[in-house]
Amino acid sequence: MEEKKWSELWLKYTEKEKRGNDKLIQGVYLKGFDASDAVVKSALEEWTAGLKGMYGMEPAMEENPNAGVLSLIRKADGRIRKEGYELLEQDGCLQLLAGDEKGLLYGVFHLLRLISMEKDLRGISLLCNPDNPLRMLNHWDNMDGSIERGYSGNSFFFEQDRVIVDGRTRDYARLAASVGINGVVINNVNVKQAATYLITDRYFAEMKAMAEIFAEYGIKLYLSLNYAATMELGGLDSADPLDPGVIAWWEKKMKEVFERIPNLGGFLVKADSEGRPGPFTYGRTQADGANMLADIVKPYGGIIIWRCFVYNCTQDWRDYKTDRARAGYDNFIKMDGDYHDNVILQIKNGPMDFQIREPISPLLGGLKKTNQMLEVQVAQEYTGHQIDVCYLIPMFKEILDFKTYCGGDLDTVADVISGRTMGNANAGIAAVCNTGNDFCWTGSELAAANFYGFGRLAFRTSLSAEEILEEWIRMSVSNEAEVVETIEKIMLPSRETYEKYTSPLGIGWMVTPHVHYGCSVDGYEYSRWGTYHRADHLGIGVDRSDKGTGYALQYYEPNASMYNKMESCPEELLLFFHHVPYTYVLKSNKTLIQHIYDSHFEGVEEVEEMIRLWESLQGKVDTGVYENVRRRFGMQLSNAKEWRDQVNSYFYRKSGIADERGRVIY
Ligand code: GCW
Repeated sequence: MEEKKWSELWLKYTEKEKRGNDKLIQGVYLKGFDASDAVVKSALEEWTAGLKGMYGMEPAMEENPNAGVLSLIRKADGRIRKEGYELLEQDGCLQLLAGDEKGLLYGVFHLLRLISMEKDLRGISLLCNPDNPLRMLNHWDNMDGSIERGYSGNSFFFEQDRVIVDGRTRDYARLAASVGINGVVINNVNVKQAATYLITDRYFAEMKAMAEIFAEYGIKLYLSLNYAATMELGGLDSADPLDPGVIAWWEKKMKEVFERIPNLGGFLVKADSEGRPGPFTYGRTQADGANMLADIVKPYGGIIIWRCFVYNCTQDWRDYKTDRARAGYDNFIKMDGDYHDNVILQIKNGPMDFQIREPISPLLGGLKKTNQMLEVQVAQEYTGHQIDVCYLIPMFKEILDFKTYCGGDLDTVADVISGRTMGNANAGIAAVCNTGNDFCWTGSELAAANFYGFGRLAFRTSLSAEEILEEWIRMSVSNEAEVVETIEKIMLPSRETYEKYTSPLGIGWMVTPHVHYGCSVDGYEYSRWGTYHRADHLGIGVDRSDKGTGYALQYYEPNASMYNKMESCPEELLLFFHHVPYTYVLKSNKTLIQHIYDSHFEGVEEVEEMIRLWESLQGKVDTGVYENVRRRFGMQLSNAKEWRDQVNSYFYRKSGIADERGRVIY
């Protein structure tokens, strides 16, 4: 067999300690499922491959659910829901009870995970229903093979305007399904060039082939749509959502598309954003645009996921009332309730753009009558480009746990996006994915933990960042306690470390414009109207209180008052909400300026410690993995030092206040 040019990541299936588990799984018994169903087949194939690799066993199909045989049984009741499953072992009988085919597949992956982690299957009793109906990955892959904000090589979906469907497509689907992903958007939300033609005859055959592979793993294919396709493909002179000619064109187009691409879930749309066309051009609302498309795809069971990343990037913000952070809410809140059933608004976790620390978007839960989905970014655009280690799951947990106070007991972001708050089914969570065609899929071997962790968290929001990390390490790197603990020590605090040596207390940016890696204190791409952070010789920060842009008031109480006042604003977000004097004393008893100095020195020291920890693993982890990470640590350390020196010297020069500890500030 040809050797694969890509890693198996957490599906390695190398030899494992059996711990008596082998006695429970000598054969397989199937009840209530059709063995020829595509998803069931995938589940059985995966089980077979996993056991062969990990235990050297080849279990046969059995006629009876005897002891020593794994029973796979369909059981949908109130407890085990769609896509859910239960694992039970008693008296030598191991059962996987599943609500449907997908539940069966997820249950099998769960068993394989336990086996891979060398856990004991005896006495197991676990019920797992997915928390979020939609668990999606969004790829920002372009048809030429480049990836917007990609740090892991080129696309494995596209190359020079061709669609790639090969062994890697299947392995991608296996990896995604193994963590519970059930929807994938393969092309960039910025639909340029050839991608507009994905909904034409030019690519239907490949789209169909890809959709079929995905379907075998319970994943629906989605595409990003060019809102102006009526003009760019259809030759019309308008994209006005209320124009009968435009509607007629889309009706014909969607009929063709859904006929030609089975298992197509629908579309993701970025309109009226960063130069993309949209309904605003025609004096229409976002709801007009989304509903027009949604009505047309409805007969085919399609959904329209409409992004809320709508803001005017050319706005003049010398006027203190103008604030990009306000834009999402201002643009979407008015039409709450106007969106049709099969529209979902996809909202970035923060009001700005995936910074290392941002408050939660007030639209999440702010909208009370509209389907909504959370968008997070696993691709490390502003969080280290998959060079710097940044385990993002603790941040995603924080976002999900945020209490919006939108009413009732079920008011966290997790409640809202899971559909629990409003009782809606079109809801969920999406991540901008961090994969590419390099060997380890994610640039840094360690960045795969974010891909893995996102899926696990989307499926079961209650899992902790620690549990998820441990699973990932044991499955991907090693079951050795020392290795597990050392990597945990490196990764669990890595988000705080990154935050320490980059932008302080929620201010964000300060990155090289457009590139978004490396320090540039004044470097915000839309900053022709002055610096983003508004630092002067007395202080720094953006006043978003009622005396400033008023952004803080977009939250429900008591969050609004909490953010509005400097004293009650959580300190990690202080500079996001307030313009604060350098001499302001923080809870730590340090002045703001001293905090800036200290945290930047600490950040670098923490990276040095991470490197020491990693070097202690030489010879204990795979050489390729070791070298991949070690190389990146070298770059991370230079990056951290560069940030420390630039930020500290910038604020030293601005404020004229020296470091209390007399350290050298360049
Ligand atoms: O801030 C921006 C990114 C863009 C991205 C955009 C978005 C796909 O820098 O690269 O475009 O966010 O989310 O649409």
